[in-house]
Amino acid sequence: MAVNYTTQDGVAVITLNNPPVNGLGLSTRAGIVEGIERAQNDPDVKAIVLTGAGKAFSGGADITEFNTPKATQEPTLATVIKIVEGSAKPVVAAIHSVAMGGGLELALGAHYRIAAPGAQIALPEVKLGILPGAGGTQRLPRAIGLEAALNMIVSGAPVLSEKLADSGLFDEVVQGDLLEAALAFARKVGAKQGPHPKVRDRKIEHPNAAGFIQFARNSVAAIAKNFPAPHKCIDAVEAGVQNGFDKGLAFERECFIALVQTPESRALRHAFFGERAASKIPDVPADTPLRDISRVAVIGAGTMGGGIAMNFINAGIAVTLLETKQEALDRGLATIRKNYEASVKKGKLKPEALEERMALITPTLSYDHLRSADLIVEAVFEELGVKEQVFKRLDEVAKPGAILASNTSTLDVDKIAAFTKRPQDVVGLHFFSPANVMKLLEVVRGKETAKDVLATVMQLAKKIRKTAVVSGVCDGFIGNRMIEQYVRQALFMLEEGALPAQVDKAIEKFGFAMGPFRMSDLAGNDIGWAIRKRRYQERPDIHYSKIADRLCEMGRFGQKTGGGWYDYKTGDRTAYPSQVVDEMIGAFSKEINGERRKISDEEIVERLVFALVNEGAKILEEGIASKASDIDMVYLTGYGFPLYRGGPMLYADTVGLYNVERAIRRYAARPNGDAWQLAPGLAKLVAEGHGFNG
Ligand code: 3H9
Repeated sequence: MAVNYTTQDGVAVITLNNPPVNGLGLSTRAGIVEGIERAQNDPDVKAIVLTGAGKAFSGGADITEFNTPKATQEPTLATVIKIVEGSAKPVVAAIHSVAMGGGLELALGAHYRIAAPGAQIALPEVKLGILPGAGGTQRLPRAIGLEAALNMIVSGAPVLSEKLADSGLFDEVVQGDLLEAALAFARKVGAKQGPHPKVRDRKIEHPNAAGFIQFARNSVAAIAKNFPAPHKCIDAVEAGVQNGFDKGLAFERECFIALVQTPESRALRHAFFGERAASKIPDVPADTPLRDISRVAVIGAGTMGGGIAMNFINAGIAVTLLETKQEALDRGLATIRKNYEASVKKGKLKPEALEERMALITPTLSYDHLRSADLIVEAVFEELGVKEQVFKRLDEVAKPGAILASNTSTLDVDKIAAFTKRPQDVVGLHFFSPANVMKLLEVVRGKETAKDVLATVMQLAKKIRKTAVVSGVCDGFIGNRMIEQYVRQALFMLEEGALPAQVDKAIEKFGFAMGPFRMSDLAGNDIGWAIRKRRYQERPDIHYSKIADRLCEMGRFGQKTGGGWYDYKTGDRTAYPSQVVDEMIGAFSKEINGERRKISDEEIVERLVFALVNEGAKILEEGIASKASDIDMVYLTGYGFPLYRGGPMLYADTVGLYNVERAIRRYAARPNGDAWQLAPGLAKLVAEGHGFNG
């Protein structure tokens, strides 16, 4: 049963019971209506308490039902709320833990609301690319005032119930037993003569509503550039202010129906579920016992090691930081301190927290001090020989059961594991730079990595607020293996006729935070050069453009050398198109092709994005990623792929895999077409009429 019904001394208690968060799916909605009717028909019942079992009052509409027949099947949430509001017997919503979206809208339809402190109250629909669609844009401003309501609606951010105690939303915020308090309140109001108060009948009072609405519009302008929902939220609130409750409600409904079908909403919902799905590993059961991680050690206090250490410190986990030389250790500590000082300056960290965090670090030069660590993360030089020394040493000192992690971004985790006598305890933890900022964590599963090690690091990732995605062992793992194909295409296009600024502009217009050439100038062109040199040896069969080598031979390593694909001025990160580079590109094309052709922006975007998609399909086929949404999460959180497009694999589904396949075949028949080996898995999905996401 999604809803339970009991009576206690003249009060009916309707309890939502639809784990995990009492989502308001069809059966829950029907159950509420049934309960309200039963209560109306029972002469002994004088009042009704509406509450939620488990860890929420309600997390809102069941998002999995969106765009399915169940979403619009009666009783819809709007109907349920109308019935609750129309109940002749007073309905008291008893709210604990979470009242979000449709859950809060349902509570706003009740005649009275009682809350426990600490409950998260929100209308987070905007984060899913929609707007509150069951009266939230109309009732919340009537409950707590225009300004506070609009802030909540356009931000989607939760507010704690105690902070709303005097807002007009709650009749009481009570300590102690919530149900007991709600029952007592219900008995009191049940004894009163109706009609009972309805939020819809309240007035929205504001001295300058039009002015505030305009202010709200201006403040969402930046984020609303690529998302239609924030402006629609404001439009719906405005409609209620100007035309009254019923017209506002009808307009809100119209907007909801339109927004739920937009690609932006689909992308945001995909990301919502993708994030949660990423933490689940198909063959690692949810109840796998976890290893206790209370002390972490990080080897290497450079940029990466320092950033990694900060993640744990920020989560209150003590870190032993190991370096080989005192000087390097001091430098590393000073950088960490500087980062925290910057946060204090920006007001993001309380001054007293700085020393507390620094105190969690134990610096050391001795491996002996790693004996008590439950997890040791190595962030030393990226060379197998160096990793070998470190892991052999770790094998000697680490306590039994300690997790030994490598932050390698390119090396074979299985080989690293084989340096120890405990390969089951070894895992890759690939942090992205700057490690204390970037959300993504690729968890690299070696062939012997134990399931409880995986379960433990996935749990730990949540604690340090990372989006962890599991990758199998392969060159570059999920993210870098795909980006290599993207960069390959970018370089081929230079050879064929494009210039760096054109490629960057086209893909930035598509929504990437930074195009491949600006990115490479930032990261250092010498990094890719070193990788290519290795590849030329290891994989002479793969055809790479040599144009970037030419750039490196000119000493143009990027921002750090004052020039790369672009020119830079001292103290200015602006990328200025470079005449010498453009001339070099022109000359290079002539040398190898004899001519250059005009390349359209559309071709640039297709070749870059479909290169990701094609490699992503291979990664799926090989089982390196277990689901398409994992790949999307890697790209959304680690590579600046536009959120409103939902990641490369969802984008491919939106374009249609049939069209993607046709484009790939077309490019494969052109010069440099050998870089396009169509993924058999992609062709198979097209033949079956499926997408990556079903
Ligand atoms: C809405 O209400 C529209 C209306 O205005 C109009 C309608 C007409 N539906 O996050 P967790 C699942 S739109 C379906 O790990 P936590 C989630 O996928 C809705 N499923 O837990 C996960 O499943 P699994 C507006 C949902 O304790 C499990 O619950 N509401 C929903 O860290 C646990 O989730 C929102 O946007 C849902 N609504 O956080 C609220 N919510 O275990 C979105 C959760 O299989 N939800 N699930 O992976 C949240 O923000 C958090 O989940 C919440 C709990 C704070 C509730």
